[in-house]
Amino acid sequence: MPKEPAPEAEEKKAKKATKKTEYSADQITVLEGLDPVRKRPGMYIGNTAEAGLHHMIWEVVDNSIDEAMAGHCTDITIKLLPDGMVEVSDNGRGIPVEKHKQTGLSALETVLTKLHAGGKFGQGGYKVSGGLHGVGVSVVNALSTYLKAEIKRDGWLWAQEYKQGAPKGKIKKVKKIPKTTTGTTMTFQADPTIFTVTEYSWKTIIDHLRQQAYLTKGVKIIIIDEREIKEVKESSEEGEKSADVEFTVGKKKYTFYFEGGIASYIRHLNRNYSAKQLNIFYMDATEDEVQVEVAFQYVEEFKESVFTFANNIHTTEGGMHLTGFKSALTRNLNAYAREKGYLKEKDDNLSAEDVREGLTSIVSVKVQEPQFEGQTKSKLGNAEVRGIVESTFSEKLSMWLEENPRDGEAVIGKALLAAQARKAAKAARETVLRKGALEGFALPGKLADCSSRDATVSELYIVEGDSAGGSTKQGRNRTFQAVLPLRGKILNVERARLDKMLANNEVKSLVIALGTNIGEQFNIEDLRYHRIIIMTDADVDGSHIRTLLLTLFYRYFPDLIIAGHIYIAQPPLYMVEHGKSSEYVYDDQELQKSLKRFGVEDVSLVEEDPSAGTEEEAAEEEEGSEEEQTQTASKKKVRIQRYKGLGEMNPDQLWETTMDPKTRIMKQVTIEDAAAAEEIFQMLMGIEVAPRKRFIQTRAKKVENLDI
Ligand code: 0RA
Repeated sequence: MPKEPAPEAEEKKAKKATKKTEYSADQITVLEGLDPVRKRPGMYIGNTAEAGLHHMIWEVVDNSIDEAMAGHCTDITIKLLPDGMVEVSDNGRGIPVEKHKQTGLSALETVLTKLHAGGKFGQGGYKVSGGLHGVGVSVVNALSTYLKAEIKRDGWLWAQEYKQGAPKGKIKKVKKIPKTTTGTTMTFQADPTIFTVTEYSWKTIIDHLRQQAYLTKGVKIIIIDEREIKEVKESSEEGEKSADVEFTVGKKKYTFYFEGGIASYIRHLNRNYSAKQLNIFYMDATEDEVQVEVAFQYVEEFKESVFTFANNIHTTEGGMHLTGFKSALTRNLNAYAREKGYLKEKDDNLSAEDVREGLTSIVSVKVQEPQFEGQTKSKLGNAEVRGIVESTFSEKLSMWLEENPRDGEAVIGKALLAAQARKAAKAARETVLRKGALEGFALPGKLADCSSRDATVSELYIVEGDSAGGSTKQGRNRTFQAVLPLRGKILNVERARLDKMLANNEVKSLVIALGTNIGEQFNIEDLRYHRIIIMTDADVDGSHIRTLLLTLFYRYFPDLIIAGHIYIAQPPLYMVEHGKSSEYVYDDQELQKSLKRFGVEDVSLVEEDPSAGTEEEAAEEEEGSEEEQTQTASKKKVRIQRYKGLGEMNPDQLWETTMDPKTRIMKQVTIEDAAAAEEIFQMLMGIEVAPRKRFIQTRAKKVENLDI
């Protein structure tokens, strides 16, 4: 997590103070009590919901990871205990327990009870104050009902307990232990009066810590669930050879240990693809106190997957490390291809896209003072990092190419193919698009055109599937409304490239129907319909197709969006019937209002009661809808029909609700909407099936709304 604003402000203050009293930078320490943390917890851990709760664990673990990165710790164990307790222990040097000069307290008590603004702690430059995520273990202490610190060092086991951040007593020697045994154990219980959720998610913990293990090579991270006894049946992840998974009844235990660090991560990411390279490229170098690790491997795919990290934080928006990596990659591969004669003098250089096709890569940097920028504070802003990544990676890459000529050849071969495909696609597009090429085609057979030839009044309904196409054709006003049904098939382009889509017949039909041509030949004057209306079902497939169409318009017909020609139809979600009156309802909020109007108070939709009377059963049969619901309240009967797809509406209903210009509701697509769709499209194209599935499952609603 990026640094919080408050500590940063404190840091500035601290620097000023330092100047005045002429302390050296090492001594910068501003110590403040924990009251502000309990007053405004969100400021320190982001939020007090699930993410914030898990952040408590990350914060404590980060400190142990720091100790591991400094080379003093090999094992970190995280235990989920009953009663919401979490225990994190490591075999590092142990947090110092002697008196801290500035506070007069033990060093341990200082780190646990003072907010450390300067990111450093006293002259030792203890990193404990910050962790990698930057807020400090004192924040965890402040937000815990109970915390116990146990330190093994100097031949003693020391312990001290805290309650809501305040020490319950002094630090005590518990017992003598061998001098060589060292380590730190923190046990804490997140305060339920602070957090809205106190149940930890096993999956969240596993996923996060697996990633941390990949990013910290050689450290063993053990996670044990001792919360409650239950049968566990899980299978280990395929191909994840270096991690072993143990199963016991009532106790789950995962051990993550990756000798190869991010190189192992690449192997894991590529486990379902066939590799182009024999050896995974891996480098680890440090320049000007910036540590740079890069790993990559090409696979037989089109897609590029690059993951970048700064101080173990996933920088989803990229930044300087990514920029440095990309430019070094393009430059070096071109130089190598020329030197080895893969590229002849007359040949063009490989483009940045060519060299990244099918590339899975990880760039991980560790910086003293990371600057996180961007919308979600996940873009690395440190300008110096760019050059450092570029130069270290360049050097290692050219060495690697020399040492692995076979892999060099495979990599260049892949990029040359990509370049060829790019050129061929461009040529094909140009041929197809050459003046007249599309014009020559007859209008597609599936298009039910309107009779008007006046584009300004004409509308094109793009609908999903032949059955919906049927009702739309019957329901429309054929003088000015045209209908083009698209088959769901275009869905399968998820993993193909958008330029290939243009070869797809469904898409081609659409382009021909529009009349504008495409690319350089595009002419908005030839647009055949001034309203192009996307009408899809209110389900996952529907939203998928909508995303795809919006992406297509965004990339190839942005002028149509800008000129306001693209719309999204808004079919109703429900029909509410009450005696002889009925009304269509377009969203869930409106449904509640509608029901109130009919005298039904506070209704939550329930599945049909199986013991319901025959009247409803008859009605259901009549309507043929499983979604029908009956609500009885205030002795009044109200029927709610939910429309899942356009096909469930008869042509008259479709006209009345969605197509009649007098009554319909449409959303005009803005360029921002389309840009958002493009982003989702990228994500849907993603190589990894699991996240895509998860995304579709969890966000289907959002994609649907989009917010359109
Ligand atoms: C700074 C100095 C020393 C130990 C640590 C930090 C340390 C902190 C944490 C936090 C969790 N586990 C930790 N392990 C070690 C001691 C330096 C010395 O002994 O000379």
